[in-house]
Amino acid sequence: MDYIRHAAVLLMGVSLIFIVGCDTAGVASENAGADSLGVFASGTVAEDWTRDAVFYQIFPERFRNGDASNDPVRASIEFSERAPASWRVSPWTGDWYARADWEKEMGDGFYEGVFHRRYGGDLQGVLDQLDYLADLGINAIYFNPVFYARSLHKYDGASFHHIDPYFGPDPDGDLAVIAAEDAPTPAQWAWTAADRLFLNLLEAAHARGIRVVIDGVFNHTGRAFFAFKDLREKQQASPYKDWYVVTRWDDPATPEDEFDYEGWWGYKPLPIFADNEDGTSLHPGPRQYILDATARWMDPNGDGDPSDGIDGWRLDVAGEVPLGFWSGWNAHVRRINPNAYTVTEIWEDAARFIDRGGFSATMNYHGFAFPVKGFLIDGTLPASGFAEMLQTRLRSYPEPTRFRLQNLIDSHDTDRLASMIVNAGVYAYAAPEKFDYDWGEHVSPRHGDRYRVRAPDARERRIQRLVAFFQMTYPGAPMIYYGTEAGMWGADDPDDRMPMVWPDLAYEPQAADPLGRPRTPDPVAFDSTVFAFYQRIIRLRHTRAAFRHGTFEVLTAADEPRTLAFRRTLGEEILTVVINRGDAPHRLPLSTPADSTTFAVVFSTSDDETVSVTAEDEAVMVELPALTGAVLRSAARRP
Ligand SMILES: [Ca+2]
Ligand SMILES: [Ca+2]
Ligand SMILES: [Ca+2]
Ligand SMILES: [Ca+2]
Repeated sequence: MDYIRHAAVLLMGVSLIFIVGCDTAGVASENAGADSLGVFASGTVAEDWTRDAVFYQIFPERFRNGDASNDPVRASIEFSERAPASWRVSPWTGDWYARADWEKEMGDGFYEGVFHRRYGGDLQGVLDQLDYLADLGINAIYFNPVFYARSLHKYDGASFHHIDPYFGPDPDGDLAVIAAEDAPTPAQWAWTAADRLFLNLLEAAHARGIRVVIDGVFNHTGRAFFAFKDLREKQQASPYKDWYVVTRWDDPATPEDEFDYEGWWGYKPLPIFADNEDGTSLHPGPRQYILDATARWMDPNGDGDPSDGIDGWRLDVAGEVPLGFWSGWNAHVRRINPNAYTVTEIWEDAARFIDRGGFSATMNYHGFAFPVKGFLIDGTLPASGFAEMLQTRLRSYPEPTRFRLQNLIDSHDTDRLASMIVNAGVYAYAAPEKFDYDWGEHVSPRHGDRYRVRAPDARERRIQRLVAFFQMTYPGAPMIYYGTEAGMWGADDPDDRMPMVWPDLAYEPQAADPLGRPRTPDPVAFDSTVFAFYQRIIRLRHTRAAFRHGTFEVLTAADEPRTLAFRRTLGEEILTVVINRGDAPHRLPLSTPADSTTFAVVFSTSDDETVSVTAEDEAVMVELPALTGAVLRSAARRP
């Protein structure tokens, strides 16, 4: 009901141009103009669930500790030999940059101990909070890796066919089961307690209408991966001797270990899989293993009905695996579940991965997050440049793909949205073509001593609203990174992986600074105002089909003052979105020379200031407060 509050003006008889015809043939009408994009092709393209999805990204170790009895132990963690005997699971509600005694034993710097921290997040925690997610309005989860691995992020898989034992109820029991298994043979794969809990989670999520997409890391593994362990031990006698890129075997005649291999970007803890002989796919060994593991999670009981399985995959570093592998893998996926969603982690234009690799979509850093940072967050990209960049990058994808792109701002790989806003303008751009998005030394105090770790202020929260507003009104499936809706802020990895801030927990203030700089303590608590706004904006997307399925048309993009107007049209539903990125109120004219319509403000990002619309001859004039966005709803008058 919140939007009714802002429906201050309802004008009858305002004339309005009807810019894009939305016909069922999927073709823009002749007067659509050069900027017309994304014509809805109902009837020509298979319907899928993604265009109606609002995703939520969960980093499992940091979302919710639902079971203290399964928390990681020191021996379980990667590089456990470096952690002092006094190592403990870290307190969920502690001051992030404050250091435990065991961390201080590891070195002087914050970043020397933090990667050894564990907070005990697990699948029970997610199960316990499905109602929270449903209440927020999300209907799809993307999980960072859930498979067995020793790191906190789990991109170093020890298995792709078992869930991490410490995410389930019986770590010791699961580890014993896994150790007894003949790993490459699917017929012998057991279902551990963690595996079964994950299947329960799928069932509980599906019962709430929430789909689940998981992370597939098929480029590399960890050194604890069963094949790599065997290879390392048995060398050329191992049945897995060709699975990895071995550059040197151990010479048994010498005491030293000469064994060497290629790691991901030279990083030895992540050995990469070998390609096949002609480089068109992965080596047949890992390829078959991945296909088997894929089927296990997509149709767990193997009865041909995928409803008990996951709904899709997010593919880590997809550009580093041969495209031929992906086209075969995607065909395999669709044979199991034709409605499965597969989304690449590609930070540049990903059109060829979709065209030739068979993916559904990409994480839309390039076509969404970069331009949003330039215009809405930094305020350095002019509105006209923003409109141009959006449209050019949207056009590079075929029409059905445009509605499936995963539109995100922040993730486990970037600083958080609120912190991006807090740090706008702190540094001159080093990579202006991407507005320094995820640009190492400018997105973390780990590398740049001017990076601000403080909480956002009121003006910065208004900008956050504009970003979320744009995300929910633009073509493509929005994705919220866990905690952004709860008001969380944080720098790039590892500070974007702080424990989730929950309303039922009391947190210490953030008082420590990672570089020892003076700091005014920031209270840490679930921000119910931010949350309520995200609820409202997600509801807007769910209730206005034109935002999910409609055409996209830029109406005006003014560089001074910074305003943007665009339109989403679906049949008779015409939604005009207006955004004032400027710091002063602005009267935004919208020319409306054609058909008469009704015209009403149905949503505003401002809680307390009124957005109003008045008719002026051949135009309407929208009064927009500073840093505010609004939705105007109109309907074509029936002839
Ligand atoms: Ca736990
Ligand atoms: Ca040797
Ligand atoms: Ca099944
Ligand atoms: Ca990063």
